[in-house]
Amino acid sequence: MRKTAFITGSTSGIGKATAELFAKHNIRLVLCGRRKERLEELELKLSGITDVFTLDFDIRNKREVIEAINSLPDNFSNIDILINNAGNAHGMDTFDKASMDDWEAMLDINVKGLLYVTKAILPGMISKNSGQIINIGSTAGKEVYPKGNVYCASKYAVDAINKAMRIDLNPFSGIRVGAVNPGLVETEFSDVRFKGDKEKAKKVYQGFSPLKPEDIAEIIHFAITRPPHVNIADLVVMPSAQASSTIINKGT
Ligand code: 8X3
Repeated sequence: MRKTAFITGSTSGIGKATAELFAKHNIRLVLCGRRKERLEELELKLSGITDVFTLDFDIRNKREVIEAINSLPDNFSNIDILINNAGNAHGMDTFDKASMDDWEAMLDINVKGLLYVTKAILPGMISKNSGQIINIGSTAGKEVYPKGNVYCASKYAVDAINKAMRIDLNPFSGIRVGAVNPGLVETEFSDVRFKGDKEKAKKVYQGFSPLKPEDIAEIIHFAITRPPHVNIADLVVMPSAQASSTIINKGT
């Protein structure tokens, strides 16, 4: 039977690459994002290949999230796979200089948003005792680095929530929970982090081959195509040139 996947943050980067790859594999899609135009563009592109439904909501708004998910039409409400991908870094400053608005945005989106979406989707998975949740964490959730402070904290939270969900949902034998934690992936991530400073953003990925969103999409697809007794519980993926958050071989 064809599966239905719900992907947050699907209008760019890893989310978009995952949506495109899933579509090629005939997986039905519920695509979520904030940017309606981009969602519509993606829907137009992928609806020739698979069934697509789009939901635009602000993941920071608990009520909007729950209402949007509860409003899914019957033929899209049976979710088999949840990809908790929405998340971003806002600003990169030392703790004393960082903006509290940026901190709030990261905690609201990366942590609270993930909780709201999961909480709204879980009852459906529990009622059929079947489903797979992939949380997109980060190497920043495994290791704190200078000026990473609250971004790292938000991804450490994702790491903890991933483990907590796996423990608390263990009684439901048909539900799998796992995380994929990428290192440096060239997406709009750094544009957002540096608030549109393209030069600064570009520099992050210069002098080595960063991961591409498609590399992570393939790994996510691998995770969701394992047999039911196999769960990819926690996976860290870095470019070959990266050894840690701060050690990157740029050939110099
Ligand atoms: C993104 C990777 O190294 O910028 O989560 O924190 S990093």
